[in-house]
Amino acid sequence: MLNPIFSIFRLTMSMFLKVSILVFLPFAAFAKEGKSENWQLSFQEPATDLMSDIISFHSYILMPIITGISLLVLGLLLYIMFRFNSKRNVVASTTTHNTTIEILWTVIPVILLIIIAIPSFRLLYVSETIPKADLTIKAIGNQWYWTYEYPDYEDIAFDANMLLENELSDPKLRLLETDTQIVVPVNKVVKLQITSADVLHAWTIPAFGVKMDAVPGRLNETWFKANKEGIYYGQCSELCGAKHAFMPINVKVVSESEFDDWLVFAKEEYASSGIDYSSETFEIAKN
Ligand SMILES: [Cu+2]
Repeated sequence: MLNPIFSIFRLTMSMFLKVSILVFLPFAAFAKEGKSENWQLSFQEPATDLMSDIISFHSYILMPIITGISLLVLGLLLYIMFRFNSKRNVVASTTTHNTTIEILWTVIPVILLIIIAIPSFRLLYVSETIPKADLTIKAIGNQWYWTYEYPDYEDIAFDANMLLENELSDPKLRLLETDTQIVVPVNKVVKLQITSADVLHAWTIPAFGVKMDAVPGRLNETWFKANKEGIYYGQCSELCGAKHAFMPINVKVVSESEFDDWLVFAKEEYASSGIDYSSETFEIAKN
């Protein structure tokens, strides 16, 4: 009884999948530039090993399991509607238990959860364990912009404000582009220290697989190691007030020599924007 209905169902589903792939694939864009694209399907192109692993976990473990469960439940519902409706079963069955099936529907979900848990815990462990850092950056959330400090290079501290629409070079970068960018060298471990000066914000770059809350009075730490040069975009990801949508995040990943050039530029450019700890300032404050 089960088999013919199941094979018809399988055939219909595979037809449906093929047709929807054919219809939607021409519109599907695969973002390359560290930002989302119109008609994009799935994630942005990953720029760290961690994000590549997150995408593999999603595509090869979570999606097949989710799809399988959904199709199984849909199939069972259709089968039950067809096979066990009142017209075909004038005298109702009095069955209440079936030990085999009860064991199966307990054991199979347990096995599925274990299959999900093992790679999931591994990913959590990797994202939480900060390797020896080559560079440290402190990100401070403000209503509504980010302040960045490079504690390894005392003088470098600057604010990053969103560019307005009429200031953009590319209209697609609306709500994404900032006036100053974090610059980091490629293939180096960057430790991020994230905090806030006022309310909760969250620092994120989707292509890096990094998302961390900025909490006032607390220093959160995370890390990334970008393996591709480019400009990567993110947005504040914790509802922080009226202009929550207007405090984007830009990270520019460059070669080591370009980074050294930028350091020279940044020491010049941003030297005065950080906190001035010189004794002269404190003297003025005392008087
Ligand atoms: Cu915010």
